Amino acid sequence: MLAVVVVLFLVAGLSDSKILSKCELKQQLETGLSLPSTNSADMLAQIVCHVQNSSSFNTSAIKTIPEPEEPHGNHGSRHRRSPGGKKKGHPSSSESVENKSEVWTLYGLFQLSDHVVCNSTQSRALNLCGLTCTKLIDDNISDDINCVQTLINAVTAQIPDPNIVKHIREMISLIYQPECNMVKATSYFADC
Ligand SMILES: *[C@@H]1O[C@H](CO)[C@@H](O)[C@H](O)[C@H]1NC(C)=O
Ligand SMILES: *[C@@H]1O[C@H](CO)[C@@H](O)[C@H](O)[C@H]1NC(C)=O
Ligand SMILES: *[C@@H]1O[C@H](CO)[C@@H](O)[C@H](O)[C@H]1NC(C)=O
Ligand SMILES: *[C@@H]1O[C@H](CO)[C@@H](O)[C@H](O)[C@H]1NC(C)=O
Ligand SMILES: CC(=O)N[C@H]1CO[C@H](CO)[C@@H](O)[C@@H]1O
Repeated sequence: MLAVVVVLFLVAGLSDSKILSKCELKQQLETGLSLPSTNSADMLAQIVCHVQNSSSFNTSAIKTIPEPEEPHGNHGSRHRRSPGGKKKGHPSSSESVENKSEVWTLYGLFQLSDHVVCNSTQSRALNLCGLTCTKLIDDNISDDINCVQTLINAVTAQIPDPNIVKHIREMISLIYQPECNMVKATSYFADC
């Protein structure tokens, strides 16, 4: 009896995590994501490259990183992180409504942050995608893709909300993969 339960548990656990192939993800994004029309093929390649590099196409990838410092309005530069991930003596931005925790957790294929897109016991703050974070680590990636679409829409909106855009940019600077910047669809997807 116990063995059966254990086996069922293992099977259930395994079915939650899935490794996608590059071409499989390309296909799902082509049907599920609507990109701004300029260079959308290369942009798709860059997004898939980001997934390859940050989560290795693992739908259950999860990572914690030290809490980033407030960017103080300078969007162009990368964030510095103080040693040990602690910060002391810096007045924090007055807009943060709740206590800052020491870590950010990044969820799923796209490595989206619990402090920006979803809510968890650690962070209820912004929740731009209106999701419980664990939805981003199951093998159904339709909500992950919808969430990426929400971020793209927020940034490309005719009248973007500057506060929301600031948080999205902050998250992107954390998960940004510089080596994916130059990726071209023709070569990156050559084998698809
Ligand atoms: C995918 O990531 C999860 C969570 O980090 C890990 O437990 C699992 O072993 C990974 N799967 C593979 C095939 O690497
Ligand atoms: C915020 O931190 C203070 C002390 O550091 C603590 O007393 C309080 O319960 C925390 N509030 C929340 C919402 O976690
Ligand atoms: C996230 O928010 C939803 C409602 O917006 C709530 O039902 C859910 O319990 C929250 N999840 C966590 C982990 O706080
Ligand atoms: C994935 O989840 C969405 C809702 O988020 C649901 O509509 C869809 O049927 C699910 N797909 C599969 C294959 O379970
Ligand atoms: C999983 C993976 O490919 N990670 C790489 C992402 O890019 C950085 C910087 O080039 C590498 O150090 C990682 O190994």
